[in-house]
Amino acid sequence: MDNNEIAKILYEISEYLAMDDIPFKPQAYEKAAVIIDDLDEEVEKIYKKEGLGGLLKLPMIGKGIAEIIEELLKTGKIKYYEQLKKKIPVNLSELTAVEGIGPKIIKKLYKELGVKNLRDLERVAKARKIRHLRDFGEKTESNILKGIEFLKRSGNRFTLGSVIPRAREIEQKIKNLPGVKQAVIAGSIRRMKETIGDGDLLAAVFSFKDAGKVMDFFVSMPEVVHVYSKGPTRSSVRLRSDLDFDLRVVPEKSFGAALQYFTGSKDHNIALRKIAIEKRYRLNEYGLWKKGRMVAGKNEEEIYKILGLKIMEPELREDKGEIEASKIGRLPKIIKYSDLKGDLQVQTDWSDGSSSMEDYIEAAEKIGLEYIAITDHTKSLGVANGLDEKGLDKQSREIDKINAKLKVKSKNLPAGRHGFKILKGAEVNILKDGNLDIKDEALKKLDVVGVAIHSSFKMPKKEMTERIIKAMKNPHVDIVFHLTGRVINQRPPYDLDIERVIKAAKETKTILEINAHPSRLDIKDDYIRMAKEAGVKMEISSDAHNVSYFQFLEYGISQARRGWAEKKDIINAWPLEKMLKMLK
Ligand code: DGT
Ligand code: CA
Ligand code: CA
Ligand code: ZN
Repeated sequence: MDNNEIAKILYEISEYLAMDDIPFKPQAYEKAAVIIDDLDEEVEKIYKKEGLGGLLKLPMIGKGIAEIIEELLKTGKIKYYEQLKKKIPVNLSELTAVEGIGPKIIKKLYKELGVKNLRDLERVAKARKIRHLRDFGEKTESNILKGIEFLKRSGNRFTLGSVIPRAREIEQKIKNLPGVKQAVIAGSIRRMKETIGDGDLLAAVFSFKDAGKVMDFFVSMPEVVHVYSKGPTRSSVRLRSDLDFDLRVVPEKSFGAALQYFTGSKDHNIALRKIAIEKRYRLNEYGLWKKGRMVAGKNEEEIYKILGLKIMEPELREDKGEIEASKIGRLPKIIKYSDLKGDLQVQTDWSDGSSSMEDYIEAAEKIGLEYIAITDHTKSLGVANGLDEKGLDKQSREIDKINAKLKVKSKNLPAGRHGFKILKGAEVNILKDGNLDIKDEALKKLDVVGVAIHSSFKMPKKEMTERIIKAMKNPHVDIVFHLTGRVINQRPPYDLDIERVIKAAKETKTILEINAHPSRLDIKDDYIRMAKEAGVKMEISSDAHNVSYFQFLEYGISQARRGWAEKKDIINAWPLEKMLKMLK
């Protein structure tokens, strides 16, 4: 049983408990679920190695929840959870996926209208039955219908972050098989697209007689729940996570051509093939051909080269101008995965994060960062027990102490190495009228003032645009965090005039965040490109709520790369002193 599955059950228990207004317990289960969802190590492995004691060592996991996880790992189910499910037998994950639908509403809809799943929900909403329930009304009903529409439009795609770890494991396993020369993930995963339809893996074998064994292994991996097809060159399966995965086995001499073809995107391939035709070549997944003779195919680079192009990073292959840019030698020098020097959005246990400042420093140094900004939530955000001016002051004194210690430590560093530093910051709420919930005098004292919207998401376009621009105009505001507020597959972005906002960012010298959380990736690639072209600077941050979030930085960087951003566009790819100069 993997971490996602365990977390899903804990989330569901939390939701069932929340239906009955039980205090504290739902939050405890939810926090445990979040921790497990984010964990690098498999809980099952921890349990096998260290038993109940190992579970208890995990943050946010007390005795009750540890025992429940133990029961699940031992027996495959949880009695308590089965009882809850029996009482209100609804498809929780389906229903809670609709924006605005929470546990209490689900309970009521089940009790009064028998709603068990998404189909039922749509039916009763369309039959105008919801508006007649107590406390519901027409507005709720229409919001529910809108939520269902949004869900349908987002379709059956998975966030990149939910797919990549497992995809890389499979890639590694195939690579390690005897007879396999190389194995590489292709498709939208290689392009690091924000959502993934299915996984595409390519393997080259030394000799074709090994292909059968590779396929045997692939279709019988433990995480495979269904085999759609199995053949010597192509097999297609469904994984336990519901993600479909294809494996293609190709001869080594065609590996580059196949990799190019299956990396896509389809639009990029079509444009490339057009160039091939113009130059009287034929291009397919087996190679590049001239008069029936293969002239390239072993690696991607030679194919592009013969066609008069420089190879470009997979993240750029969307037919959004990369082929033209390559032709004239004007490909952007996009930011590298190793370029980040700091993280400018980190929430600690001073607000709703669960790691301490010290934990973050240790983890950040480990991954090679040189600075982080501590940006706890501010006061008007009730759930996150945000800080007020006094709290920020208190935290500031604490940060001074920590920085003093860090400075002493850095004296022993070899020449050229920088000591680690933490910056004082906050994630300040933009109120409905565009004012902030922290006074200017307090903001003035911070190194990094990030602002974000955490309430009144559904404002008309003009008001929402002006609300954000007003916040940008504040002389202390440095960065707008998760500008559009979208949560992929869960919540649409705010209605915003993005062109106006980017123009205002330029005028007010406000930085735009590229939030690296795989469910946010906000701003998205097209907006990054727009911001870059408008000369607006950006930064990539993890939005950490515990140290494991640092692993998300990779997705923020990939999004920046897809938006053609270069090192010069991303201020936290710069050394501290230079970065600080960009802030107001
Ligand atoms: P996805 O799975 O929807 O996230 O996106 P992709 O890009 O992984 O698409 P997928 O899995 O349908 O196909 C993998 C690659 O194969 C795709 O990126 C390009 C190539 N490909 C698929 N269909 C076509 C096609 O009709 N024409 C061309 N030229 N290439 C195709
Ligand atoms: Ca795919
Ligand atoms: Ca595919
Ligand atoms: Zn938070």
